[in-house]
Amino acid sequence: LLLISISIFTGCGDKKEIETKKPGDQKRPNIVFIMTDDHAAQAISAYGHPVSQLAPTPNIDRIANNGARFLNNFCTNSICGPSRAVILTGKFSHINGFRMNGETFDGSQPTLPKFLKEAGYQTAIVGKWHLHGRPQGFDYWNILNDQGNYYNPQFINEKDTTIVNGYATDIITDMGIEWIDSKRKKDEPFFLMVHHKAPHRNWMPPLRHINTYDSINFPLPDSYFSKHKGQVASQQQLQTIYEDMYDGHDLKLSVAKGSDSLRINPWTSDFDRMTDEQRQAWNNGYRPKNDAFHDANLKGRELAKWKGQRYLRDYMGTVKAVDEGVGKILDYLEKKGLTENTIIVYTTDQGFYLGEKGFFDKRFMYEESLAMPLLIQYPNAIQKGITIDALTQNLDFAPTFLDFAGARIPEAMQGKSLKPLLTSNPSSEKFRNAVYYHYYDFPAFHMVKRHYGIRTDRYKLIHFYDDIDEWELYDLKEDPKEENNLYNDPEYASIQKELHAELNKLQEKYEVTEKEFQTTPKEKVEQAYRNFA
Ligand code: SGN
Ligand code: CA
Repeated sequence: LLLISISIFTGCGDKKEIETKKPGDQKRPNIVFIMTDDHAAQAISAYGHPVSQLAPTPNIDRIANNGARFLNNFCTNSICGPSRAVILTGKFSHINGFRMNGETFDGSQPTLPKFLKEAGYQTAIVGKWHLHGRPQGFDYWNILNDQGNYYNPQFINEKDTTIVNGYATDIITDMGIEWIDSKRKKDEPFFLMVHHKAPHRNWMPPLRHINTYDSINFPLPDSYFSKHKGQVASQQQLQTIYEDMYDGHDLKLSVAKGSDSLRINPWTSDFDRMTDEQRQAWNNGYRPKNDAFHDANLKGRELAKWKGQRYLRDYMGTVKAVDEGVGKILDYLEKKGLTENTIIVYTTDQGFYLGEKGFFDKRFMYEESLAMPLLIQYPNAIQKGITIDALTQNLDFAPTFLDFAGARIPEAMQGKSLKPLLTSNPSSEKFRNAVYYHYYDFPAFHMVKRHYGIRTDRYKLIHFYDDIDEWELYDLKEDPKEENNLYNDPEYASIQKELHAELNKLQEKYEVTEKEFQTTPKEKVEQAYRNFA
């Protein structure tokens, strides 16, 4: 397959790339995969949630308007490194071996970039990697060290480790554009992964947005003060905004009126790494609002609500920069004439809580953290403005890209290509009966118990295990907020039975073995609760 690439100059002086093909050749699309870290669907205006309507994301929405918006896309394991490993391999965590953040990804295994390279693609990744080893299968990589920092982050590439001054989201956006513009071979199609740190904890907006949402009152969810009736794992988690956030590190609160010193801030490097100028600008932005907080002397529920408000304003400030970066990439591709033949994806590694049930973070199999926003445009093959309600997963990304690239989809991949849903009638077939989920990272940060389960288009069955043994069942049609655990409710007996059968079937299909259900010694769990409290 030979593609000849020629460059022409358009009337307005922009250099456009026009690819021609030999008769019979299938023109292979470029793929730009933009993935953020912890971006809740509630914070993307294309998904329509009230919070996002007050802080819209017009550029991310451009992808939805130009292509497809997935309404039921889910992760297989709601945590960072594992979601990335699933995306790279097209296999569940228990098969690719990276079940929790602390584990190490075996980079020698077959992955999406390796297959695309074999198929003649130029491949690159910039930004968050979080799989602990060096990336393999990429012609170019420049990754954040571990979780990365918002300000003046450290990057690692093949040759060295450098601190790049500036704001992570802007730096990563520019690195991606620079690679497309001048670092790749222009005679091959390309696959670029742009992986942001934002809007991950501790939600530090860029200086230009530290006051952007100060006058917005975001609606806090009705379930903000939930007591988690019938939900033992939720009662025992440590990710409640008004109980578990650190006043300094997370909420950027000062010790007293007139001071810029932060209250509890266990990881000082997020702020210490700022230059004096950055810190000054930061303090100028936060001092007046922190002083107003001290004057208000809030207590009880009012204090808890204030914390939720500060969280949302900061979170949305980091999202605003992501949205601007997406706009910059879209504009660049447009200017270069690359839009028509490029698949542009916007997604995030898993969902996130914006105060529902009082929570921040993710991990749970409940909707907010299970759902992964997914928007895909590709003008050459995908109709504008379509929605897809099939049950899809991050497991499907690798097969999808290989399919669009005209490459073979390895049998060992456990996901399914989304291409038929995207290019033919999206509702013409039942894509999948149920998605399988399995979370392992316990005991760990936020103390969310190990659990697994399935979600169909209407029901969800979850089993929390390890130091507890609790089943939960939800009817999402009657109870979309998952507040009413119906497990063992006689009215749902036959549905419960069917869900158990489907769960067993999927565990067999996906080769989940006994060793995935190991539990932790009691003393270790107790110790962890003491450490994280
Ligand atoms: C950090 C965060 C946690 C978060 C994990 C995992 N704490 O440890 O709140 O759950 O990452 O996130 S922080 O204050 O250090 O940011 S993940 O997206 O990388 O899986
Ligand atoms: Ca994440």
